Amino acid sequence: MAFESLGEKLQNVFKKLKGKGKLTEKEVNEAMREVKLALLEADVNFKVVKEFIAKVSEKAVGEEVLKSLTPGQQIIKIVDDELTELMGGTGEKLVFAKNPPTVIMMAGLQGAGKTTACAKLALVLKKQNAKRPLLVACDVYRPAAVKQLCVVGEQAEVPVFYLEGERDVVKIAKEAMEHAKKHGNDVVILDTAGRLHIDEELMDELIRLKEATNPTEILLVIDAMTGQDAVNVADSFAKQLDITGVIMTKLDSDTRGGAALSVRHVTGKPIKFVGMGEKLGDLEAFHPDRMASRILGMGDVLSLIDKAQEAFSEQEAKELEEKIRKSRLDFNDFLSQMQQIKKMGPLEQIIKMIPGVDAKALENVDIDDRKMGRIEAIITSMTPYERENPGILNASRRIRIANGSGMRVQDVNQLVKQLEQMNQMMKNVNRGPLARKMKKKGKKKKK
Ligand SMILES: Nc1nc2c(ncn2[C@@H]2O[C@H](COP(=O)(O)OP(=O)(O)O)[C@@H](O)[C@H]2O)c(=O)[nH]1
Ligand SMILES: [Mg+2]
Repeated sequence: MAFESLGEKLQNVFKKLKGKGKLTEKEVNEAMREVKLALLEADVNFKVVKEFIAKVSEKAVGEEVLKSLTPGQQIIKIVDDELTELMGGTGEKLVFAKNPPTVIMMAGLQGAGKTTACAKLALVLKKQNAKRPLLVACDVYRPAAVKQLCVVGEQAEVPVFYLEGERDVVKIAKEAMEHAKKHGNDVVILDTAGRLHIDEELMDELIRLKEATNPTEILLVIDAMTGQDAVNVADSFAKQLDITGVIMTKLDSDTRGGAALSVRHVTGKPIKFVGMGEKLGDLEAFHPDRMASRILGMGDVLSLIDKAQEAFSEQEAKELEEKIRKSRLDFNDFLSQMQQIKKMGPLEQIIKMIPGVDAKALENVDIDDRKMGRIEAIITSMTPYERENPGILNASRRIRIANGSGMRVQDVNQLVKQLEQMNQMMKNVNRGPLARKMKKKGKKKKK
C-alpha cells in the first residue's frame, strides 16, 4: 500500500514527541525538519512541502494549548488537520445531473487505468447509488480497447454501448445518449482514448466530446505510480479541459504516494476516487481525513479526541469532580453524563474508535443505546426535587414515575439502586488513599 514509508517516518517523528510534557522551540523545529524530509522523500511536490511546513509551524507556535492534549499530541493533530486540508478537506462527492442521464467522461494518458475505472465506477454507482449506468466505448483507435471495455462491462454486469467500425467519437457518444434515454440508463460513462503523452490531437478530441455531451463530471484518471509526472499531467489537463475531479489509480502499489498529496494543491481539483487494486471492486471514494489518519497510523483516535472535547466543558468536569468527592451524585449527574456521552455519537462507534479495542470482540457485546433512552425517560419523569434527592423516592413516587415514563416499577427500582451503588462505591474510594490526595487538592482550591 502506498504511503507506508511516509507513514512510518512521520510516526517515528511523533513517537519522540508524544511522551514529552513540554516542547522546546528547538524540538519543534527539529520535528518540522524531519516531517519536511519525510514528505520530500515521499515525492511530494517541493512547493507543496514548503507551504505545508510553514502552515504547520505557524499553528504549532500559535495554537492555544488545549488542556486535554500534550504538546506532542497537539502537533500530531495539527499535522493531521493540515494533511487533510492539503488533500481537499471534507472530500467531494460525485455530482449527478438534474436531468438524467448524467454524463461522466473519463480522460487520461494511456495505461492510467481509464477503462478499468469506467467499470469500477459503474459498479460503485450501481451498488451504492442504485444507478443504471451505461458504458460507452469512445476509444476507437485500438481494436482491443472496445473489447476490453466489453469484458469489464460484462464482469460488472453493466451494458456497454459501441458502434462497430465507427471512428467518429462524437457520433458514438451522441447515439449512446439516445440509447441511454431509451433504455433508462441514468448515467453514461464515456471511456476515451489516451496517448503516451499529452498532445493536441488528444485534447482536441476530448474537447469536442465534451462540447457534444456536456458532461456533469470530467474525471481525470492518473496513475499514482508515476509520481510528480502524474501531477504535471493533471495540471495541464485541468487547464485545458477543465476537469471536475481526479481518479487516482494504483494506490495499492508501493508508490510513495506524493502524487496523492500534491495533486489537489497543484491543480485545485479534488481526488474523488482512488483505485486500490486491479479487481473491479477496488475503487474507493476518497476521504482526505481518513487518508491522513491512515498515513499517520492513528485510526480514528483524533476524531475521538475531537468528540470528547466537544462534549465536555472544563466547568462541567470540575463540578462533577466536586460531587464525586462528596459521594453525592444525584440523578441530574446521571442524566448529564448520559447526554454528554450521547453527544459523542452512538456508543458502539465510540468504543470502536478506542485504540486497541478489537471490533470483533465487540460483536457479542450488547451496547444498547436504547437502554440509555429508557434511563433518560425515567429520570425526566422525576420532579427536579426528586432528582436532587433520590432518598425520598418511596413506593408511590416510584409508581408515578414508572407510569409517567412508560417503564415498569422494576426498571425504576433498578435505576435507583444503581445510583445508590455508585455513591457507595464513591464512598469507599473516598476513604482510600486516592481520596486523601483528592481532598488535599480540594482544600487548595477553596483558598
Ligand atoms: N494495481 C492496480 N492496477 C490497476 C489499477 N487500475 C488499473 N490498473 C491496471 O492498469 C492497467 C491499465 O489499465 P487500463 O484501464 O487498461 O488503462 P487505460 O489505458 O487508461 O484504459 C491494467 O492492467 C489495469 O489492470 C489499480 O487501481 N491498481
Ligand atoms: Mg483504455
